[in-house]
Amino acid sequence: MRGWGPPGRSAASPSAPASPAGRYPAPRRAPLWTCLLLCAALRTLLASPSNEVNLLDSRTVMGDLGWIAFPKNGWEEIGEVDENYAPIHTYQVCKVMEQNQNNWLLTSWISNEGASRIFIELKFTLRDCNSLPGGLGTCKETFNMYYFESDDEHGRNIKENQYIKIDTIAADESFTELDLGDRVMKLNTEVRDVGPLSKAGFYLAFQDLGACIALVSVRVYYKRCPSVVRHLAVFPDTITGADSSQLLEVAGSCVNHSVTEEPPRMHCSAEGEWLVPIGKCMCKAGYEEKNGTCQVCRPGFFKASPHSQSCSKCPPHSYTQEEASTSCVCEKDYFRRESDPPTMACTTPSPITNVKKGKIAKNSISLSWQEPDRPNGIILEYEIKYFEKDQETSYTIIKSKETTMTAEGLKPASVYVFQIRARTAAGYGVFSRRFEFETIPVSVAASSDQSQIPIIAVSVTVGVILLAVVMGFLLSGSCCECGCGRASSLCAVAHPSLIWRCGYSKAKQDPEEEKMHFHNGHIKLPGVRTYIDPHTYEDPNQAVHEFAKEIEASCITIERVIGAGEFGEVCSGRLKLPGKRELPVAIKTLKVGYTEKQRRDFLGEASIMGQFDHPNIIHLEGVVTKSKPVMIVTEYMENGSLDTFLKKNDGQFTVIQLVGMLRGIAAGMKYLSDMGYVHRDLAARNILINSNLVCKVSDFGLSRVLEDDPEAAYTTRGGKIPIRWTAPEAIAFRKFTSASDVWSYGIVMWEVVSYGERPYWEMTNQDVIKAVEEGYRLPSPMDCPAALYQLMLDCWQKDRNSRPKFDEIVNMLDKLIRNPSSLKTLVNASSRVSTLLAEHGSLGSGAYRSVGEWLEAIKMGRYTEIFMENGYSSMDAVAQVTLE
Ligand code: ACK
Repeated sequence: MRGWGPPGRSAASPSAPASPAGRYPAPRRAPLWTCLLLCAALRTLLASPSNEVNLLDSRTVMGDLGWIAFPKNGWEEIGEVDENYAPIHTYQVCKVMEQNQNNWLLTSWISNEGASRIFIELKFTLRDCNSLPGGLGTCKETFNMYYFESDDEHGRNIKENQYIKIDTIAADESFTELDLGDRVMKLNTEVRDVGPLSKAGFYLAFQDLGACIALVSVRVYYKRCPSVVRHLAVFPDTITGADSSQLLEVAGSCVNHSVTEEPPRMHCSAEGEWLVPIGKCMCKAGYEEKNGTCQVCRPGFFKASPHSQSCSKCPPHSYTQEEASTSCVCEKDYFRRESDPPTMACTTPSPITNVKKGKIAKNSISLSWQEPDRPNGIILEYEIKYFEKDQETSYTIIKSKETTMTAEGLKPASVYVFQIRARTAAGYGVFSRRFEFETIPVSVAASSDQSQIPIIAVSVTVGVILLAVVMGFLLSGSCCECGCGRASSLCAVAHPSLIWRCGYSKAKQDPEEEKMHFHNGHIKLPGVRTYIDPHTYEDPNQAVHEFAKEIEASCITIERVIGAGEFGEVCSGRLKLPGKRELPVAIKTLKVGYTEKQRRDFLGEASIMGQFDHPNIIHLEGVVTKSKPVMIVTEYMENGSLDTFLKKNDGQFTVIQLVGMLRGIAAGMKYLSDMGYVHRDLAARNILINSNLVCKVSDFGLSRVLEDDPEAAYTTRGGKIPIRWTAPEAIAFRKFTSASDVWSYGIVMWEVVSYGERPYWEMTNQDVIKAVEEGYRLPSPMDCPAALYQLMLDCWQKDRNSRPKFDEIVNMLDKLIRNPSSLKTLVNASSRVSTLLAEHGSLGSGAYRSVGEWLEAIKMGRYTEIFMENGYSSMDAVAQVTLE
């Protein structure tokens, strides 16, 4: 074994350079062109990628490299300088004609700076042995590279055999005399890596056994994932792992003014790339994201929650002078209810004070009032609430555009309480104080009537006969059945209060049908149900203009087509109304050549949408009917329909975000059901979602809703119904109610939690109807919080009266959002299967030969393994399974 002599400066001195082509037979001194070619090539390569950190780059060392050659007449350094007089540290050896060459070149000590895998990039030229006359016997075309680890610089004087070989390096391209003549530089680049390293540093060594080599540059580096900011989390510079396939999990830290629900993490690959981000940070309330940082909301702007994306301008009649506001304060004399979200405008109570009674009869009271002194905008309508004194729970709401109204169908000699409020663009004002008025008794009414009628015997006789007829009716109990409208005059004379009871008892039997009762353009219903069916208007144009603003086509700029609807294209664009700020809008157009019925149906949607005013219901800006094309203009929802959006972003949201979406949909549906509107086609495809992930219910219509839904199929009774979303009683006997909307809501919950999966997968509609009838229910989606799945099952109760109401659903979701730990318990795989079994066990399991076949048939093939693992390998065994 050979050792090297004491360390010393033994490489060839810069004053005696040799060319990269070797001393034999090339000229002794490197010609200038060689240098210039090399320099140009090398300088362009100097910049290394940002995920590589150099530990040594011979090209950038200005002074002496301090490398050692052994024996001294082996490797030698060419002392050339580049065009900037910077030294080029090129080492060459070319002892191709001499036997038994063993020339070593040792680098100085290189610290690995904590990296456990390092890379060595060599650039070199190598002479083709064939081109050397007479050198073939001894000439080599390779050299060897070695390393030796040590914690400090004192380990240099070691023996040759202590070095560990990294590799034998061969040239991809070797050069000949001809190339020299043509000035072709055949520079080879080879990269090798070494690891895991366990000491603080190492030496490299290059061994030549008789080749003609010029080692032009040596670069030693390690790889790192460079510091980045992703999803508002900072991930530090991270040195890659020792193993070439290792992924290092790195925790990120949230940037200033941001918070997290799921701590951010990423993975640093061996190649120095960041992969698989998990979790994220969100700018806290009062801050918004800009260029990867959280910027404070300026005065006049606010952000209420980390989940909102950007600061919003204070809503009308509110302000903030502070930076970083999480809400805005109402201006003087303007208010917002505690339960109102901070996005809601502040309104001033424009209370109506001057209420006067008009004509009072035994069954009716007429009132008039004055417009409030300081209304906060143009008064769009008045809402009059009245109820029999001490019976506040059963009240009636009437809407009026005039400052007069008549409440009819009242009980004689009874005190009624009235309250009136005005609605402007900013919303409702507060109700006026209570005004009490009493209907007159029957006797007074009768006497006043009699005083005006000549008293003649005939009238008495007629009265007696009439009384007898009425008694006959009463005894046969037929008042209620004859229908209040038709029976009223008869019933009223005999027993006025019967009309009242008759009306209510009907309403109680079938609460869903009472909402359509209609009087003089104003709905007159018990409770707060106020939706007006545009069908009840003889002239549909009147309905549109009652509920929708006419917009001039010149205010609309159409930008692009975003989809196709039943009646024509759906576009996005901008709406600029005089004196208002420009808004992004969606524009539904009615295609040319439409029929009158198509126009009516198309605008029917606007007549319905225009009656709603809720943050979770798509907002109607107005309609264009006076020019063509006819258009419906609504607010623009950046993320489009919810089902497509969820499919595109599979697995990207936190549970809280999903529950937030569901909460919004439930709040919109509560509002609709309070208004007495039954949607009939509630499904994720009919929910729109904006850039703040706010979900809004859309797609309103009359019969046409179902006509243009591709999911709707004809039933045996002729109607078109979206089977998978529809409650069994609505499919079987068209009983569409808010309770059937609740069923559909349960399906929407399932769609949301499963990121847009198709309910009942590819089962046919007929199979779905049969399965649901037999008690089958959709199994829990993967990773579904148990509380959410329970709520879905509640919505899918067969008995519609047992399903939760939308207000209960909203309350329940609010509770879950306030207490996120309640969402941590997930439905586990085995109980997902047991639900399947419990609900689905009877589904013709005898017809299948194997468990796998049966599960495949019911689209649950992916559970086959779980069945097998638990010993249910035959249909007999499956038949024995109980829920426990
Ligand atoms: O899934 P999408 O992008 O969202 O494609 C459909 C398409 O038009 C046909 O209905 C989109 N769309 C409908 N109304 C709106 C709206 N108000 N804002 C944004 N996109 C809308 C819907």
